[in-house]
Amino acid sequence: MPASSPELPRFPADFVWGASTAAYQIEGAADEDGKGPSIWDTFTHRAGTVRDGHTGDVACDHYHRFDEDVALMRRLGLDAYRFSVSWPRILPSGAGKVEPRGLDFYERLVDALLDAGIEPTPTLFHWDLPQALEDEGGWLNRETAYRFGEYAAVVADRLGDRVTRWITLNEPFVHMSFGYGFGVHAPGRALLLDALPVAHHQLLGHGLATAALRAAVPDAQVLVANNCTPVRLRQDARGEADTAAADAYDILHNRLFNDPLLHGRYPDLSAYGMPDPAWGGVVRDGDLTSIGAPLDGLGINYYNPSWITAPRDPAAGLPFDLAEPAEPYLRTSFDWPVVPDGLTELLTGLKARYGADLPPVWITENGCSQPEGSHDPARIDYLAGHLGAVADAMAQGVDVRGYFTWSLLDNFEWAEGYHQRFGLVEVDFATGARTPRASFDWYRDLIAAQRP
Ligand code: IFM
Repeated sequence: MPASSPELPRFPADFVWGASTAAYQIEGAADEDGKGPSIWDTFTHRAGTVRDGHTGDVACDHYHRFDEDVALMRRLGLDAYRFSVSWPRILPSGAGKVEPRGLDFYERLVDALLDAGIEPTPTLFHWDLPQALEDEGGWLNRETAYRFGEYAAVVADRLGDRVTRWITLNEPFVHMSFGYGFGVHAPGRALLLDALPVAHHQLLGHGLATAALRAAVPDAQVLVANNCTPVRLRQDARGEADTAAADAYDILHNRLFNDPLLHGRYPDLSAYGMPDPAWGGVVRDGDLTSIGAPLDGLGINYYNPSWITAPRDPAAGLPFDLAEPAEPYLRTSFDWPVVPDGLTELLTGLKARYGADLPPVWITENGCSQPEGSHDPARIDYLAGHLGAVADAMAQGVDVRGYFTWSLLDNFEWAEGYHQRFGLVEVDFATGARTPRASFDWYRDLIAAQRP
């Protein structure tokens, strides 16, 4: 452990040590073995969408090199691996005809993981919606939620005898806001607040997928991975207007997703021009019962807090402005502030808000982009600091069951292409060569030292 890393306490013996990836970010093989196009295939091939025109066509070529990647995970000593299933590999048109070669791939991956003593933890939707469904309106269309439930049943039918821990959605807030609100991610639609139905339809899809998983897999553990942020005021906050803006942001980013899942109701969306609890007919009878079915765990993806001020231009349409913190935090290569205690604040805040309705928590993503190269002391400090923050939250009574770092491998970082490197393992995108970084050795040693 480097001199600057705090000593970590001992985590519970059954604490799960993991790493995360996502299909479009690592697999490549974009149109192999019958896979249909996803919205990310379409988006990345449109000029001007991704930095330097990068695409996920090849990415880490994990589709062909997964054995090598599982061997790396075995070297790390991981307990669990979180990956995502590419919906259009399984259902090339989003629905109807199943492509068995897609299921075969995930079956080979799952079997390799189990052989290595690593628990597979698939996410069913990490943003690569089949293009055919986007052509019908994507997540703006309620029907997509039903297609998601059907897709979940198909995957569970093939893998459910070997997989118990499932994650339905990854970061529905980011998919709604970046994909449909601002158009900087696929499918590239800039609808601002008209994107809100995307939140409800993803959540309804989660509810339907949860029911499908539980019907097919009797001991299924179902989670959802929400990226949550503690909302902070700047030190120079002006008072009530800033506080109201911070509350409004908390509602949009955190509570819009956590409240219906954990309390079976949406927060008041009046600040977003939506005083009607049924959202003008978007939310139908029975939906919240399905969405609010008890979860086995809440996945939390944490990167940094959000600093909020009152909107400088109220005519711009949003009841808040995103601001920069006044404090001189360390920054990642992405220029994101490094704030480990934000994770403690987030976890204890969730416990305070949801009380007994908060299921066990899993950190399903946490990590940082750092410069190229295998010497990455800043990543080690980042991970050590954030694990310390998890331990602090646990000491304050939050039931955290596991930690999945983002990410196992350098990968395709969405609109940033290959420019942001989040991996414990460096990837040479010209050759596909993998080189474990210093942080890989550090995480391996940490896991070994934590073993009972
Ligand atoms: O790479 C992403 C991931 O797909 C979702 N969570 C945040 C990561 C870093 O931006």
